[in-house]
Amino acid sequence: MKANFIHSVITCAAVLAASSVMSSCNDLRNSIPDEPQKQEETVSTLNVNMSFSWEMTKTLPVTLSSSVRTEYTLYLDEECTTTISSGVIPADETVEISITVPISQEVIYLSYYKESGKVTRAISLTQTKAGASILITDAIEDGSDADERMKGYVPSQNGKGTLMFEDLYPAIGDYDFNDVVVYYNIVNTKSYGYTSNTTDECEINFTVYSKGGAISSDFGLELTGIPASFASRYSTVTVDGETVSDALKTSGSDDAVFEFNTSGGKYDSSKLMSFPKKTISIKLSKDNMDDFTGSTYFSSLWSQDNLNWFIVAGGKEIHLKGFKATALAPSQADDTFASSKNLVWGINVPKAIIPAKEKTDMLKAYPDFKKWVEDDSYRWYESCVEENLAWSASELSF
Ligand SMILES: [Ca+2]
Repeated sequence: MKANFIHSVITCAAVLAASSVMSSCNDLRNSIPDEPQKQEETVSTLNVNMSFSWEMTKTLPVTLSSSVRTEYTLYLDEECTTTISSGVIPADETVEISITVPISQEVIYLSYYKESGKVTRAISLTQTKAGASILITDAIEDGSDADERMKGYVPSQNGKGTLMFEDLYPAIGDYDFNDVVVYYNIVNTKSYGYTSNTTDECEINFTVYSKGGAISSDFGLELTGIPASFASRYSTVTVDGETVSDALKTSGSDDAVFEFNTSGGKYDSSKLMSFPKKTISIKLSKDNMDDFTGSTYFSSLWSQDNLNWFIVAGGKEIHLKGFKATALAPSQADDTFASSKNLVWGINVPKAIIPAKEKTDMLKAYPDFKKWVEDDSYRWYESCVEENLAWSASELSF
């Protein structure tokens, strides 16, 4: 350690000496051999294209229809292990859902039962926002008493997504992305008015896992387009299993904004990171039997564009790029949450991943992060340098 320190002092001194020579002898600059002065590459030195969205997923519409009532499942993978939607398609109806898939996903997989047994079909996703239309003509009729309801899962039935925030907005932070880390899973359930179960649901479960930041922060979620009055009537919120009634912070026709105090576990240099884990659930549920108002609200919650996650730190809301500050922060109405160099303070990863160690740049923990910034189809989160992560995978428990 000491040797390194001395070495770095020497290096600094040499650089200082070289720069003073260069500034006093400008005309000699070209004749001095260029000592390669390698600036360490970090997230904040990346050249990010201004149009780069920082999104890792896309939400696409999918229509399903079948000549007979049939059960179906949609998967991300050909091995049929990662479920993103399942349910029952009524006979001769076209039903519409939305799916959220990694931005580079070009094919999803449909399974259902034919006379000969279970079949799996590859379904191409169009490059446009049109998504996919699925027509099933050869299913055997499903005679079970399963609900004619459809479920959608984000990022998948058994998977978790990760929200990671830097908390120094509008200053550029250290890009360890560990100040606030949240693991989430979303289950939407859509009903049809004429079936036995006419209840629509949206269940958003998340665990505020880390509080590596030096400043106190709250965590929040705006359901964009869902009036607070509707959310107030049809939602149940629990924190660590206890029902709470004060999480909804807006009222009337304003968009529903839920906020949670997640302070209490500041960065602790001896333990590296403390885990004031809080497990939170927001569940909206409404029976549409007599009144269909609200079913469009539930449909809109299938789109990730309407889930506006944020933290509140240093008195400011910090959102993902492309999202707006809530009605609770009117002075921030014009904030874009992207810097003049298109750097951001929050990212939403469709996989449970561990952020970088305190004060360690994300590029050291996830070297492919740079490739993603250059090519948004790159799944940088699939490989990491374990020793540079904030904690070990065995410490993850949901
Ligand atoms: Ca940080």
